[in-house]
Amino acid sequence: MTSFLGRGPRVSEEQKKRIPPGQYFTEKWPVLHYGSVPRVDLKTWDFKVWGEVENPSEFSWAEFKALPRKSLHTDIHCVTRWSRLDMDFEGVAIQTILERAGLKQSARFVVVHAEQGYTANLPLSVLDDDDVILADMADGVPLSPDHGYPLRLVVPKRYFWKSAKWVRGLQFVPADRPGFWERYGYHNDADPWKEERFSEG
Ligand SMILES: Nc1nc2c(c(=O)[nH]1)N[C@H]1C(S)=C(S)[C@@H](COP(=O)(O)O)O[C@H]1N2
Ligand SMILES: [Mo]
Repeated sequence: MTSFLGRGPRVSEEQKKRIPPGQYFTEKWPVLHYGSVPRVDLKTWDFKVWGEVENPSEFSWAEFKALPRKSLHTDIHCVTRWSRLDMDFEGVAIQTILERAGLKQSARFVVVHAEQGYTANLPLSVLDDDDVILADMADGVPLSPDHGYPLRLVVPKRYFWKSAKWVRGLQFVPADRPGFWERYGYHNDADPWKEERFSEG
């Protein structure tokens, strides 16, 4: 008889420590979103930064691609309980955008805007972390349409619904505003290590 041992995904002891409570390891990258996959034309695509900033701006795709690049090796955790470890993203560090925007003192939260009206909210203190990037590549290839082509946010320290796919802009605001899933009862803070999955009441 062949043993089934060793047939499942192999997770090292070191990797196990990186899987938050209540999550399981997945080798494949699941696709998850509300609605349909938007068709995006790079000729008309833009990325807007507005709200509590000194320099509201709009990047064309060419302008965005000309920004300094950053690579990120990280793990991602979806609230539906899958975690994918050791992913490689590439794109633009959020700090590059924040520096150019020139945040006002009043900018305390961000509303992340994506195609079809999807939004996600984050405090500025969570957005402005050294592992937050606007990614146009994952695991060495451009994002597929399913995973957010041409651009998505990646916020590894929060459940993955905060990582908007098909992202089109950042709006800086003085007070917090719940995003799409947050309005449907998902936890506002979404820290996987604290299992902040759903909000109470
Ligand atoms: N625009 C948009 N971004 C989104 C979503 C969505 O419905 N629309 N779903 C979120 C959720 S719940 C998850 S788990 C991740 C899934 O990303 P993936 O399909 O690349 O794994 O995208 C997030 N970003
Ligand atoms: Mo998710």
